[in-house]
Amino acid sequence: TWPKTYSYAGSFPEGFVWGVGTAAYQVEGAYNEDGRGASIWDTFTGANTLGMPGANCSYCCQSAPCTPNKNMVGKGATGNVATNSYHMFRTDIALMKSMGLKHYRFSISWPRIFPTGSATGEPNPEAVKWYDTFIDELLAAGMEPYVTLYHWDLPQALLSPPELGAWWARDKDGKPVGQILPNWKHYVDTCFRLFGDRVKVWVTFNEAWSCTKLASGSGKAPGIPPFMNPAVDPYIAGHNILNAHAAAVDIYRRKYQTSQKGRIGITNNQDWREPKTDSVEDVAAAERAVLFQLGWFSEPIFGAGDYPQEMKDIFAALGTALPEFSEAEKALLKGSADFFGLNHYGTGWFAATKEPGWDMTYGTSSEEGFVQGQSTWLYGAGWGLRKLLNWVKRRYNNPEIYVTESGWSVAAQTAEEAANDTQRVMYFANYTSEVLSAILEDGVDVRGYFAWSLLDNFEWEMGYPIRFGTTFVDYDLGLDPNAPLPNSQVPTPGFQLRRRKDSSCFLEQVWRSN
Ligand code: PNW
Repeated sequence: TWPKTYSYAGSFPEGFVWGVGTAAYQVEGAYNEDGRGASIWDTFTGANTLGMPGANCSYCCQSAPCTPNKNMVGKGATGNVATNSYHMFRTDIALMKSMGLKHYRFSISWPRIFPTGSATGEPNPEAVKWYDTFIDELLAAGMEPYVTLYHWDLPQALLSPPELGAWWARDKDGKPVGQILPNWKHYVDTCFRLFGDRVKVWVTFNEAWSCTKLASGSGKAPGIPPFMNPAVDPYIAGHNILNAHAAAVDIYRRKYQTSQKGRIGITNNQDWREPKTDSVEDVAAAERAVLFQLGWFSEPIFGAGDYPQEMKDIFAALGTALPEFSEAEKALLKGSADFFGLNHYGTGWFAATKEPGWDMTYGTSSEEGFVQGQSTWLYGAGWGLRKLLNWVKRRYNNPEIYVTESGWSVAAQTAEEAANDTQRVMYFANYTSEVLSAILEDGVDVRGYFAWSLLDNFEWEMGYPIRFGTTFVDYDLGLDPNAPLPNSQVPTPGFQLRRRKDSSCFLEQVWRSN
């Protein structure tokens, strides 16, 4: 259980940004409506995409009916319906308003805007109309949009056939090639042009680490041959994603920033890794754990414009040297963010090993003594976030940090049990009080904190039984709060009941009183 020792050492700075977040594929549903194209997550989950723009079953299930990728744990779960937020967006906005919220982080679905990921031409007008309406109503309700451009729902057409490669594309010498760049640039340029008059904060990519490293067989899409070598493929995809991030920021700064007066950055993710002992070896291994994940995607942008030297050295010694940036690419990458977006969930120990391991760090994690969440990978301690914030401050010269995600999964058997989420209340109490200490005592420049998530939703390869919401979602409209939850992997189309949990009410007190 959580220590009950948290206390708030004062107030958060005036104007501190409190919010909640979601992502398009996890909440929207309406997967085949208004001209939406197929995404790699429709393919990965085994959704029936036949007839949808860009659909291609030739390398997933070979034929209808579609079958989920073998790394999809929650068989049968898809984003087809999810929390039905595409239709219930007014309910979501009213819910957030009732919580006293002023900031909402969500993502735009690329395959809605460009169903086949086109590099030219006009966007899908129905999708543009939907996001226009949503943004207008959000603003009218007094909330500011924080918009992620890529939260993993890549248009399937850009990866069909797989040889196209999308982020995973490389030339015959194995060097990354940005052949997806024209498509990406056209998409982001279109979003800035159409929504940038009202959207003032943009996040290019959500967790490049998760959608590259975990996409080679650890549960994230596409998870298909020939992209399954975790020692090589994530680093190709990561390289192309970093260049795509820099290209998006360049477009925004050259064409839009002066007139639209918004800001743009990227969200990277890291759970804290505490040295298991105070031996020199374990301390160095724990440092590598953070450098080889957070540093991989932060050093090129917030550091010297290139991968961390320690990472380059180890990869070279292992004979799988990291891809190299040209001088022009380095120049575009360096400084290509107006703020540091950070997703953080938990903490574990880290100890040195003799073998390089899956992440090439010559280290391994363990979790004795930490509180465990519902997710297999989730263990927590509020002080881990404080240490991580200090790490970012030290390494990247005190950037403006927005914690763009932080949250806790809790299992529930009934709606009543889901709503009494004491574990999640304790998580947010411990974590937000440590953020306050980082600001007041350590001088870390934290500007905002977004709880993950507004709603229980489609938790990627795990499907629906894993619940991260501060609001409970009844996917099957069981009106008796004490009835056992089917914890179904297949939400019933239609009305998805929402009910605020204790954590939502606790957070409301925190952000109303600051
Ligand atoms: C994030 N890990 O993913 C995503 O941004 C969200 O969409 C997701 O729902 C949320 O966290 C909860 O999982 C992560 O293994 C996936 O350390 C995996 C890890 C961390 C975050």
